[in-house]
Amino acid sequence: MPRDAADLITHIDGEERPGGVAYYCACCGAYMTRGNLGIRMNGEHEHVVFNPAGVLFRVVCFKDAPGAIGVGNASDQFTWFRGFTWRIALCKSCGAHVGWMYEGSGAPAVFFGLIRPMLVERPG
Ligand code: JO2
Repeated sequence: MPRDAADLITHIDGEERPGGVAYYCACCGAYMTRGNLGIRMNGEHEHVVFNPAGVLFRVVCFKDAPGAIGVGNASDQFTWFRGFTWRIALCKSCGAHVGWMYEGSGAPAVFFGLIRPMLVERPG
């Protein structure tokens, strides 16, 4: 069993189907990431959080999201993941705001927190 906070969670969503699941941008359908890149942060894959504007997000964590790109300046303000700065993550294809790219000094050094309703899940 995984022991670390950021261990892979392939035992949750990577093992039932060959190839696992793939996630696509809910706005344009571009490939975003896949289930077997999912990670737990602070023990959980999915986090329910508020931003300073009072908007509630379901945020799911991935060690990479090849379809997303981090833009703008990194900020440590209001970060949901202690020790990590965030920047806005956009869909590379259509520019929709799909979540945030996090950077820290630990392991992982970089991960993506994606807004669950911005992802469409399909068998990969
Ligand atoms: C990431 C946004 C956020 C924060 C935001 C725009 C402006 C500001 C946005 N904690 N960031 C995180 N801001 C998240 C947050 O880890 O609050 O939601 O602070 O000026 O992404 O739209």
